[in-house]
Amino acid sequence: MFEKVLIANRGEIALRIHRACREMGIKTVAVHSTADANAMNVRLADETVCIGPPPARASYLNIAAIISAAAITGADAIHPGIGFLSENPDFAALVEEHGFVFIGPSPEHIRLMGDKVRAKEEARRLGIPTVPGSPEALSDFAAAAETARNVGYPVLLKASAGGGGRGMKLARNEAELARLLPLAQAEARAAFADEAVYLERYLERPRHIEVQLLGDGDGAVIHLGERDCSLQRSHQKLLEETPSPALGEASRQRLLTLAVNAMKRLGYKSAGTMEFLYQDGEFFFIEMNTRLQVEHTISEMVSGVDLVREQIRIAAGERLALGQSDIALRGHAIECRINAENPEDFRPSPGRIGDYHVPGGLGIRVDSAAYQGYDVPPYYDSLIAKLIVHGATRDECLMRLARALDEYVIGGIETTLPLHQRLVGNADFRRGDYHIHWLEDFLGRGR
Ligand code: MV4
Repeated sequence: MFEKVLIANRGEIALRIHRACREMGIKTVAVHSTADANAMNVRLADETVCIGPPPARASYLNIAAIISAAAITGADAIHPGIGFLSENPDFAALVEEHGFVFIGPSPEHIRLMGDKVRAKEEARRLGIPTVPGSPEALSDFAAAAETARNVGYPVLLKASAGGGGRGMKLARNEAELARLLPLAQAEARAAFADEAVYLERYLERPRHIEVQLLGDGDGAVIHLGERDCSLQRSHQKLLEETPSPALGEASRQRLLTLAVNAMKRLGYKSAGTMEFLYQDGEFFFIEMNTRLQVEHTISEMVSGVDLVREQIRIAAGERLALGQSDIALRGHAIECRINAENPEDFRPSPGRIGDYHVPGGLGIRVDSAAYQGYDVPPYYDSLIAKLIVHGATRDECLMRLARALDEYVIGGIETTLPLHQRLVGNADFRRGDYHIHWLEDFLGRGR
C-alpha cells in the first residue's frame, strides 16, 4: 500500500480524499494555490506545497508544479479528485512516466471516453443501447440531412470533442439543420479546435440516470446502484438521489447488468460512471465519466462502500475486496449541493462565512471544507458543501432532509440552501416526478 498520496485538488473533495487516506494510514500531501493557504484540507494534510497563484491554470492545472511537488515530498501516488486534471489522459500518462501511480483509470480509457464519438461507438460495440444517430462525424449537409431523415426530427447536433452539453444545437426540421450545422461546426472549431459534429435523435423529456461502477482492471467489476441526476440547470446538478424514483426493479436490474457487463469486457480499472438518458422505458448511453463524481456520496450511503478507499486500493494493485453479492443497497439517499451562490440568479457569492452551524443526527452526512470565518475564494467552483441524507425509505429520507436543511446555518454569504428548502416542499419533487428540464420550469415559476 502507498505510504504517501498527493491530492491534486482543493475544497471539499480534497478533504474527502484526505479522510480516506487518513483512515488507511496513508500520509497526505496537499497542494494549494495562494488563495487556498488557509483551507481546511491544507490545515489537515501532513505536508503542503504551494503550487502557484489563484488562477487554476497557474496552480491546480499546473502539471509541472504538481509533479514537482510529488517528487519533492516523495509521494507514491497522485489522486486527481474531480474536475481540474482528473480526466486529462496526458496528465495521467505523465504521472506514471515520472514513476508515480495515478489513482484512476488507464490513460487509454480516459482518452477513449473523452472522445464522445469513440465512446459512443465503443458503447455500441459493448452491447449498450445508444441514441439513434450518425455513427460518426458528419461529413457534409447531405449526410446530415439523410441521417436526420432516418432517425427522425427533432435532432441534436453535438460536438465530437465536446461533452457536458457544450456546443449542442437542436434542429426541429431540415431548414433548421441547414442553418445550424455550419454554426455548430464553427463553434466546435472555436471551442475545441476540432470541427467534428455528429447528430442524434433528440429526446424531449428524459431523465438523467447514471451507474456507479468499480473495476480492478482485471475484469472484476461491481456496481453500487444508479443515481438520478435529473435535477440540474445549465448542466450544473443541484440534487441527486439513489435509487431513481423513476425505475422499477426490473428496469433497474437491466440497466445495472448492462453497465457491469460492458465494463468487464472493457477491463475497466478504478471508479467510473456510465451516464444514460431514460425515456419511455428505454435507456440510452450518453457518456462515461472516468473519475470520481461529486455525487458519489449517495452511492456510499446506500452501499456502505468507501469509493475513495476502493480507488486507492485498486491503484495500489489490490483486487476488489467485494463481490456484487457482498453489497446490499439499503434505503434511500439524497445529496443537496450547497453552492455559494444567489439562490435565484445563481451569481457567485464568495466572501467570508459568518455564523456556521452544521446539521447532525441519524442519517446525516456533511462533506465540506467550510468553517466559520472561512473566506470562500472567488476563483473556483462555488460548491462549498454537500448535505447527504440517508433514510430507510424515500419518505423518511425526505423528512430527514427537510429537517436537516432547517438546521443548517451558513451566514455572511448567499447559498443555495433556501432553494433546496423550496424544492423539498414541492409536490412534483416529493412524488419523484421530474425530468432534466423540470428544474428550469420550477425556477421560472418561483419568480
Ligand atoms: C441529449 C439530450 C437529448 N437528446 N441527447 C447534455 C450533456 C451531454 N452529456 C448530453 N446532453 C444531452 N444529450 C439527446 N439525443 C439532452 C441532453 C441534455 C442533458 C443531459 C443530461 C443532463 C442534463 C441535460 C440537460 C440538457 C440537455
